[in-house]
Amino acid sequence: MSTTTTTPTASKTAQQTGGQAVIEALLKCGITSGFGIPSIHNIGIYDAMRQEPEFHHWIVRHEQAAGFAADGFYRRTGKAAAVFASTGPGNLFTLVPLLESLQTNTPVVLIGTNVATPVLGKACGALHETPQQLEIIKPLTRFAARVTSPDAIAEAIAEATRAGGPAFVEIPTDLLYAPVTNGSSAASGSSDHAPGHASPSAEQLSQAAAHIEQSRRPVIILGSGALHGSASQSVQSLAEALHAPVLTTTSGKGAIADDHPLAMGCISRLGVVQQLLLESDLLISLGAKLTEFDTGRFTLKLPERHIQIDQDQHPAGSLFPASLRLFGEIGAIAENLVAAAKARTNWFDVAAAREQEREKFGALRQESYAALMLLRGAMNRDDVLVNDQSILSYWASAFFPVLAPRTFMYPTGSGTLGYGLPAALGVACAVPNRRVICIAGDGGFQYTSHELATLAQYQLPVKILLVNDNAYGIIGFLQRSMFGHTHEVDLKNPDFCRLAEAYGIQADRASDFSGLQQKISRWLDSPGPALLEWQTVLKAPWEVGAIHRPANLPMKEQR
Ligand SMILES: Cc1ncc(C[n+]2csc(CCOP(=O)(O)OP(=O)(O)O)c2C)c(N)n1
Repeated sequence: MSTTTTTPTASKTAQQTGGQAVIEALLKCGITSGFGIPSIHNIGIYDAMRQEPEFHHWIVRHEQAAGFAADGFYRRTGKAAAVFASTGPGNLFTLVPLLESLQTNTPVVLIGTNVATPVLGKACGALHETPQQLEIIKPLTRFAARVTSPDAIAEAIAEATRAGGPAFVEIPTDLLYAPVTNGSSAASGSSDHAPGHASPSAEQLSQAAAHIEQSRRPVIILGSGALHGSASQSVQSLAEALHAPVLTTTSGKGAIADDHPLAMGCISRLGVVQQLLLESDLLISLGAKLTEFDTGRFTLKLPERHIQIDQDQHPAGSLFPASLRLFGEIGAIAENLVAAAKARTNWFDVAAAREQEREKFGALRQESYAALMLLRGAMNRDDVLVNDQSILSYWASAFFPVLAPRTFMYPTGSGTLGYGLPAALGVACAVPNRRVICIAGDGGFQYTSHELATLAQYQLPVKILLVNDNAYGIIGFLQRSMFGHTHEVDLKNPDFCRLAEAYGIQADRASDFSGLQQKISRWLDSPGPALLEWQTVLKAPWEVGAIHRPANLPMKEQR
């Protein structure tokens, strides 16, 4: 958040500049927060920001972190945030976050600059000049446009906020100082990802109702689309009306509380999930993208009848067939189907199935599973868990019980390392004074560990559980199982506690599971940011049979 103490000198001049138009347009569109790094090309925006106390900005240590922070901000609140980056390197460093946001339909507005209009496209050695910057970034967005006059800034930003996913507004740097001539004309947009929805026809709705009526054993899968607005209440009502067991994707975790009597957990654990789907005669998926990770490399078998409900056609590309596809506002469609539903009774004993599973996983005696249950027990219902990509995170996707919407984050869009810490800081900025827990491995953590500085600067209450096995552990597991050897996965790491302490962050180390048990409360309850390094070597869930190994993943002995 901006902490500048400088008094506004050039308080909004009578004639607005392009830089001021940026901030005004963002505010008009309901975007009140942003993350970024100032540069010679975008300080015109930062000066406008300085004069606008309603706009909150957090400086980070890398533009990549700004992108992930904005992504986390939206996933927690349903409100988009802006990313401010400069021409060339600054913008290009946001590419991976844009990919993550694109694949998960997470709205983020990248306000990036380009070289000044007179040298644009001249390849003349201008500072930060980047060939075809707009064309490079465009495929990773749902909207990308260059503005060619300060007057066009407001409308471009409004369009960006209506895109329903990441968007890029490219502004040549000179336009930030040029006067806006059409007055304060910011068009209004939307920060809550509400692109104009299609709605299903009456015929499609009655077809869906007929499918449901004919089914005896319906199952529901909820994805992140079921987290929008009040959709999670409506989809829960649908499940209750149909007495349908409810699964979620990894992104959809929290769309139904895991302690709801119909909640059957996440599909990524396969096993019992596959059995349930095989017994079912109808799948209703709502806002769910069936990814390779969640479906055992696309091997999950669905019932023949599948009603796929999504808010728009973007995520519809899928290897899984659907007998009926409905596009529109998910909550409204669910309510419509509730109204059409006839009384019915339970067909599947969720409580018994889950109890059986709990016993089975407890008996595996895996520290990873035990650590997640320990963590859940020590966390409040609405504390947020943000994941990087690590062995403990794979377990968390499959088994961590999520009790409230928008409290579990995972880089499901890109599968990238380095997401966890910056996304967690974005969440912490969005919901101040709430605890945010970040799980990362030693490898992934070091992609973005510089964000410890941002945590320290703003004293954000992010609690990092750093699982240190001194290796790219999951890759080592894959190499052992596929080739019988590991290669280039061992890491010589810094002393993570001293690293955190150098940033002014308190840190502690647990050298085994009982150390973790002893230290967890102190770590979680300490004020501000805190890091707990857990030194351990965890087994992958596929290694111990907690998740079925996909049949199409070759094993050494099978090759
Ligand atoms: C940007 C990127 N590069 C490489 C990978 C491949 N990858 C996935 S997990 C992983 C190892 C992560 O190691 P660590 O964070 O220490 O967690 P661990 O597997 O040891 O639990 C790697 C290299 C990736 N997902 N993203």
